[in-house]
Amino acid sequence: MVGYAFMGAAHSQAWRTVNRVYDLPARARMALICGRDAGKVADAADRLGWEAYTTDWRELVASDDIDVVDVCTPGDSHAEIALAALAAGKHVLCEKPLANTVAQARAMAAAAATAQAAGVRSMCGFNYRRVPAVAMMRQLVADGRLGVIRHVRATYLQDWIVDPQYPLVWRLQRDRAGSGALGDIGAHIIDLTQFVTGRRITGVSAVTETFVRQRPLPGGPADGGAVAGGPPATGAVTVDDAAVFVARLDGGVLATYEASRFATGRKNSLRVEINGSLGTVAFDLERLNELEFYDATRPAAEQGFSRILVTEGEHPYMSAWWPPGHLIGYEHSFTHQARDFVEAIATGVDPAPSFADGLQVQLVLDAVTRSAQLGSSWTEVEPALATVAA
Ligand code: SOE
Repeated sequence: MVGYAFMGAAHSQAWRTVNRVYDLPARARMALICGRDAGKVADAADRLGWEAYTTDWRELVASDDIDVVDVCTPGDSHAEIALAALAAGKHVLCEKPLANTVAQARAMAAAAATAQAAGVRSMCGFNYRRVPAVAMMRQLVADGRLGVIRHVRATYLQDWIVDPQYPLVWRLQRDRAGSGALGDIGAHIIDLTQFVTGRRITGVSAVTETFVRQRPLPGGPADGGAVAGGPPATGAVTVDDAAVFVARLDGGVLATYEASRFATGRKNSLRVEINGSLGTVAFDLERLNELEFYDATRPAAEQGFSRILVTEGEHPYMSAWWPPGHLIGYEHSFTHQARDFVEAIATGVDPAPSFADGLQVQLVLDAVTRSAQLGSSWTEVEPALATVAA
């Protein structure tokens, strides 16, 4: 694994538990973790359960003893690490968004397609696909229970940078993160809604905003931060704080999306609702064991939203966990992701979301950015598969 911060910890938890929960044809061994700071990565290895650590990711890629590379770094290093790992024949799991630019994502999708021919697997880490209620939502749509899909309504809201004194961390810098709320959390709802509906976003009209444009630099003087007693050193925020867009999905679906880090009080609120001719499903991450379902085919007198508790053994991923009614949480989506990746590698199938799916999301992010720059002008999104083949 490369990276040991928030996502590194979440993925480590998944690698630690996956073989204890699921009976899989292969075993994950947590061999080597990499980070640039020797002291911090040594501590992370110990805390998160890795056998060894290194400060050079090339060691992971070069090691004969390693089969899988898990990329949990900021977006500016995804392409370089993933491309090197695929070229070395390692299976690659890469965090979302796949890359910082369409060009990088295109190169990664092309390399993944080449590696695939040699049996090397790759997957982009859109973990919310693996929340059982979300997987169940997709099943309902695929089974035709919603009829013809007309609307998608998706929001992903956070509030961790509402305070203008919050420091200029890497997620607020375009060269490190690619974009702001759009790529960090908007990417999730773009992927999730395309996954659930099986439809692709074909065009967008967007607005984006950076509400606080200067922020204190993180750390003290040694990091370029404030000198004691002096005025705080600040730097420019170079990403969006919020992005709002309308979209069309193929098959005549109209959609709205909102991603913001300025939704005061909303800590990590992801909500999706899908309306079809025969019914509606709605998901709220703060109640992730549940799904709201309105079945318009029921007799009029019995109609109404029902709450499905997605904890039955019949529900996706749930049979390996606890008896019905015993709830799971955020971290389990990463365990499910690890399960699907290990199983795909061991049985020789291609896991989803692929790097081509990651490129598809990247093309939407890029279209949103361009639309916003052009005063919300309608912007088409090209299909990823055509561009990979091209
Ligand atoms: C931070 O905004 C973040 O951790 C995202 O990077 C994750 O992808 C999302 O799941 C939660 O919020």
